[in-house]
Amino acid sequence: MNLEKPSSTVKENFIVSKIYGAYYEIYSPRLGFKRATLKGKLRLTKSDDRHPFVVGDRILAENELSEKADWVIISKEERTSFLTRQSSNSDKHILCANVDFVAIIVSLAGPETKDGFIDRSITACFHSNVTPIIIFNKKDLVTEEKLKERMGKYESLGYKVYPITCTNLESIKDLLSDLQGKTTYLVGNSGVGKSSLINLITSNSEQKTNEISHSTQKGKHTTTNSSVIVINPTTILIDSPGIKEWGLLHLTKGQILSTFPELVKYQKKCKVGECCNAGNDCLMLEKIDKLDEERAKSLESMLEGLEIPYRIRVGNLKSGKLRKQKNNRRWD
Ligand SMILES: Nc1nc2c(ncn2[C@@H]2O[C@H](COP(=O)(O)OP(=O)(O)O)[C@@H](O)[C@H]2O)c(=O)[nH]1
Ligand SMILES: [Mg+2]
Repeated sequence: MNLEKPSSTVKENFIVSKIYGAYYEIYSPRLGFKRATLKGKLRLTKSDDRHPFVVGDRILAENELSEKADWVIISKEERTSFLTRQSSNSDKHILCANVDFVAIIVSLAGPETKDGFIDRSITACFHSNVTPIIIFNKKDLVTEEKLKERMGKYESLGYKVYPITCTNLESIKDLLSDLQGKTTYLVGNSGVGKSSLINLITSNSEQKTNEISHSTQKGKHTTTNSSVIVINPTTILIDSPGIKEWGLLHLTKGQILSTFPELVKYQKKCKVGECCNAGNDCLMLEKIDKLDEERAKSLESMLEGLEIPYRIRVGNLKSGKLRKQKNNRRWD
């Protein structure tokens, strides 16, 4: 006779799909979206994390068989990747976890996304085990020549680029096929067509609608609250709120320089040997002139941003300032 008491709880693997201050929304292919809270000891978290979990975290949760109560998160799997942003010493923030791609959504016109946004986004994910891909949207608004010029630059640097228009489903075929089986974090300034793209993708998918009502809860961090969109059980998009300035304080100067493929070849030749973090005789720094004008500006903006994180915004950068002063090594 089996004397073992039948268990009254069930366990299931989920991913964290949204964070609502006091509780979590979680998703499993089998059960869909559920609401969850944390087990007491998991609330304790390192001081530099706002939350013990971020969107994309893979977790194990349990519930009563009856599922009358919220699910309770009991453990978290180790992250295979995560994206960080940091804009001040006290503001290190993990944006999402277990992501394969960051899709940088660029608008070719109306409004035009500048290279600076692309460059900063690429740098931000360079040391995170996440691959940046670049989606050039609104190709219907520009000439073939303009499209080639904008894309060619990044293609030649080795990045995967996708020319699309949200007015035509056919144009996102290659993109859709490459996103299959992957988790992709979408970034783009307001107006670039992020919502249009998500609508286009989901219009053609088996997206599960989220049946949980959160209307009585106020999101605690609404400006940074990402959410999961399920295309199919293994293909997931994470929609991010507009990232105005992707703070890079979590990176060092040497790391930022080494996110520029044009400069990496010089790192290998640098007589300093082990990367000195853009110190004296840094060959990558010497070669900033080899970058095209726009990319050089992006790099200068990022390096300056490390120096004076609060004051520097792309708009108030004086073009070429660092290149002119490079022998003074202002940013040592
Ligand atoms: N011509 C054109 N307009 C687009 C395209 N994609 C989006 N739009 C328009 O751009 C505007 C902003 O799009 P939206 O999806 O709301 O951008 P979001 O702020 O990034 O979510 C809307 O008026 C869209 O209709 C496109 O491929 N071509
Ligand atoms: Mg939108």
